[in-house]
Amino acid sequence: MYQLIGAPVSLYTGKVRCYLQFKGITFKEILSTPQVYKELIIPRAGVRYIPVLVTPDDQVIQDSTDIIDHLERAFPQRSVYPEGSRQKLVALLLEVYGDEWLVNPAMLYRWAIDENREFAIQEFGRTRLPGASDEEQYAAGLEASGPFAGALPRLGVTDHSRPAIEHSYLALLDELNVHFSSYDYLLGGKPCIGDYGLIGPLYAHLYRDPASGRLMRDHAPHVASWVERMISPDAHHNKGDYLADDQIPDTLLPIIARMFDEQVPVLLETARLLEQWTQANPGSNEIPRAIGTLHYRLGDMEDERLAFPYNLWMWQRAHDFYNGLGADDRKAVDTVLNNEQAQALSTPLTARVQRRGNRLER
Ligand SMILES: N[C@@H](CCC(=O)N[C@@H](CS)C(=O)NCC(=O)O)C(=O)O
Repeated sequence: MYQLIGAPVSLYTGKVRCYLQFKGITFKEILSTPQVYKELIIPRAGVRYIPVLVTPDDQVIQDSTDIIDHLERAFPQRSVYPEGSRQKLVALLLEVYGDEWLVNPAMLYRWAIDENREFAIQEFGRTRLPGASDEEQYAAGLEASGPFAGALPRLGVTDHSRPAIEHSYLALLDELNVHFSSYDYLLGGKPCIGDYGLIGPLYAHLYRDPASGRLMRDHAPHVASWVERMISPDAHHNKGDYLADDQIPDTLLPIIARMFDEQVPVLLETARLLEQWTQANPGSNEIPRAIGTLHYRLGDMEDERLAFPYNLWMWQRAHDFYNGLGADDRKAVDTVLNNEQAQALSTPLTARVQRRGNRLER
């Protein structure tokens, strides 16, 4: 049987759990306790990330996207990758947006709001010391959650950026609420890889953390209902499909515009920094987790954050798909992009990244 190693508080574990449930794949979830890190995750995956999937033939896979792609090959029916070019591009873009950008509001709301922070600390403690007393778990949770809470400035989540991140998140909730008042999933009646990108932050943090969950239910009840559909173990009974004729709902256009406005400049700047890094480090094959600092903008607010080259591995998926399209498909896809968006996607990636042994290499 497949084993999913992760935790209820974990963003990317939620993404894979929802996917496994949708596909109707039987799996057992194993809590990522310190013992599991020591005996399985670190020796077999070589890194300290969750989720990790152990397959019935004992392969060990880390990275939510690699896990989903592995399972898509093993279970090709009801694929989460649409066949239509427009829908596939939008699905890939929204996966990057959820996975790599909505982490910012997810982390802000979890660690800057007292009620959420207290809940998350206790939850980290439950993962670290299952079965211990509440007090022992709280103390263990405080220690275990320290590096996560401490990561905010590296993501550019600071007192200075907080109002802009909150403003952007509430506006996104409004946009998603309009969309999910008409559609069950992003592209119609079946979840796509973009739904799985969004569900990570929008479930584990922004729905499950108590103050954030209330905010979502009050402010954007249709988004909360979409989260509930996504996490429902019965979701695979849903027989719906993507919209016909490779249609993109108009209600997604503001969300795509928001991604291009907020996140894509960061991705393009990260690509520029990676090129500089590669030239400055000709002898290094492995790329560090962060390669410098960049300025980013959200509305009128400017702040700094680290540049994470892993983001480019995700961006390459959408970028390569777009740039590999034949002329007719490209024309069809360009009908849902404006010139600036098409130009951003066409910007060549002069330095590329690949994942090998769960590490990023040039
Ligand atoms: N891109 C990876 C990200 C995995 C990840 O960052 N997982 C978090 C928990 S949700 C983690 O293990 N973080 C540990 C760390 O950042 O050191 C994926 O999709 O699996």
